[in-house]
Amino acid sequence: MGVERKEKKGVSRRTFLASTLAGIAVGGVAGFSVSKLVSPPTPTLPPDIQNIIKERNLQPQHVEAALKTYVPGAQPDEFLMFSSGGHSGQVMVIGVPSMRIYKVIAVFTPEPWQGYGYGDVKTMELLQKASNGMRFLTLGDTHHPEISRTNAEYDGEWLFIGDKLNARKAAISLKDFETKDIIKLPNTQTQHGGACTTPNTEYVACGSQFPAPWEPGRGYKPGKTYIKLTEDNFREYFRGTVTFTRFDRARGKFDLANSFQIEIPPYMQDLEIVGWGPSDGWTFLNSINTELAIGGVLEGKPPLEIAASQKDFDYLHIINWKKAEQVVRQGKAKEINGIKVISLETAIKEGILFFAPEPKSPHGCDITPSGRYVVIGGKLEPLVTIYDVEKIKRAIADQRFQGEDPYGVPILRFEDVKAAQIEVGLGPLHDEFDNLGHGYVSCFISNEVVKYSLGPPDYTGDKPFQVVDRIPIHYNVGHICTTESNSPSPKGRYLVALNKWSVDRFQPPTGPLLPQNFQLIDITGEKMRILYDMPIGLGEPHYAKMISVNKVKPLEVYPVGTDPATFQKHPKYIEGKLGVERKQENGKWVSEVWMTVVRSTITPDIVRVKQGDLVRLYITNIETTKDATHGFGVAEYNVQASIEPGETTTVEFVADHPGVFCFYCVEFCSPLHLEMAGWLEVEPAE
Ligand code: CUK
Ligand code: CUA
Repeated sequence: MGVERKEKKGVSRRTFLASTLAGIAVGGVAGFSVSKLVSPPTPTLPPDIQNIIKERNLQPQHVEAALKTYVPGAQPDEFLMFSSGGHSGQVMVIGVPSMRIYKVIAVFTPEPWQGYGYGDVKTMELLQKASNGMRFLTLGDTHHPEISRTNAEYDGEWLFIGDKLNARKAAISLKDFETKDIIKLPNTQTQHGGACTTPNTEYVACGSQFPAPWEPGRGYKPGKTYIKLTEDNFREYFRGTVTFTRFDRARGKFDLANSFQIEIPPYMQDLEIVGWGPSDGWTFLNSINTELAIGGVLEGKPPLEIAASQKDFDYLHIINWKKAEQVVRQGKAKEINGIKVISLETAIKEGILFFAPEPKSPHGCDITPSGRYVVIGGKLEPLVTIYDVEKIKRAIADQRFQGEDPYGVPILRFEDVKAAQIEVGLGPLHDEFDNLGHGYVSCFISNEVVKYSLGPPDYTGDKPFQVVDRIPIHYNVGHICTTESNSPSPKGRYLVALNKWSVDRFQPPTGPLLPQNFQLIDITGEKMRILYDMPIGLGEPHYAKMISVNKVKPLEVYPVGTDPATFQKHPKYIEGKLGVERKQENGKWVSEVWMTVVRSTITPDIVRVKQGDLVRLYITNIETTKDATHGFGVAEYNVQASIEPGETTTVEFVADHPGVFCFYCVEFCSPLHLEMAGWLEVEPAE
């Protein structure tokens, strides 16, 4: 967009590029001509360009890809992609089509550049709160990002991400790209249903992955609940959950008091999606291990992967969340560990939970733009299975079931709810959609992305539910990501394949631990074309969400004197009192220090405290200039804050080591940045 918008009248840049490309395609690269193609007359490239192409040994498709992805400085990318950072615990912000990383947002792991987890009180509190009853965690495994929605469309205000390893969920403001809240899901050990919002972000929903030991009526408490692991106990006393966490946009906080949870059988629930349009009020999750295997290779049992892959069908979970909300209002849920829980029994009795067969050990659960179809990747079947939400609703209304699972959950008939099955490729995982009624599925085993047509109303052509194109991927593609997919209005244009292996794609290799590979694919034409290979040297990304850049409107600077954690006035700063105040709080000595930072002075630059004091710094950056960030690092104290223009940051640490320690600004901010320093004197205790 950026490139085209700036075109001059007359010979547009686009026309120039088009004729240039035509020249390459028809006339061939320098020294290599396809002489049979004579008409039309071919414009030739300037000799210096031809020389570059020749010297760098490029092919015409490389030149085309370069022209389609290059974004000059100061010009905008078309899309922003928010990618999970996998077990780095963070989120990456990437521009598309340039494929440049703009930022890594600290979420579940301390990150010094953002002053996240190194003394900055609000970030320490987040990590502390996120550990809620567990040991102090500095590790997360982020999988599925989600963007806040208004009328089911992404509105670019909030970003949510789940931590699979510890069943936590984070909310990130896209006003300042900072994490504002993290919660641990009650009664849940691990999660995988990602973070999916209801159409107006009333709730962020999330299913568990591995069931947790669960005491009847008392649920699961980390580090407390113990139930001996046996096959019988697993069936009887382990449970999964689906949690609808209320999100308070104004406060930027999750609100557990107004959230609810549904107890579900101990299958391994997998991906989840919340619907809109015809599927509004419903959420869908797939599952694996309906065999209820627990492994035990050294106890004479088959390994989990074998035992959990016996059945030809697992269960698509179909949940009426609006009915669940009503049932909670009617007082039929019981509070367990801080959240209202609808028991499995109640969920069945009240018509909240249903199953439909899905083949086989599936993965991926996505909804087409119309909201009409739910699409599941077969994983161990070469099929994409497409369910019709209208048929699901009708079958439920008519009470047409084939039977029940061992827990009494009614199972719909596959033939009653299926819209189509499409044979796509081997190991189909995740589906995404474009604006023209096509689905795209990642095939992990056959290393390809396969494009297919949907049915009406998404696709109204005469060849519904058919494969229309395929492209090889390098290699082992997990998720794919198209622009604003899993919403009513995808934008088409690009698809990014989030590949697990890169093998030989990046030369020279960087050791046995190789980067993952994001492949940017042009989906505008009839044939998909690879434009770019992007190494990801930071964790293993799973899913990503991509939205138009103009939907995100971040702040440039904080208004001076506000507290960015809440965007409230910071009352103590307004007093404008600089210096050290030593006082007692609950019998402990606290040295409070009111500080400002501005190019190139830290005031005060000498801070004297006594050994054992809790030092609390209120540091206000009084800059109003964009990008004039100052850092604050204290030598040998593991303290580091990042104070953005206008921001007041509170930093706390215990002055347990006596001595004189330098502190300085860690961002090279001005010619006198090296002089932007001072001293912390910690007077030894007698
Ligand atoms: S999962 Cu990773 S490739 Cu967590 Cu969405 Cu499928
Ligand atoms: Cu402020 Cu360097």
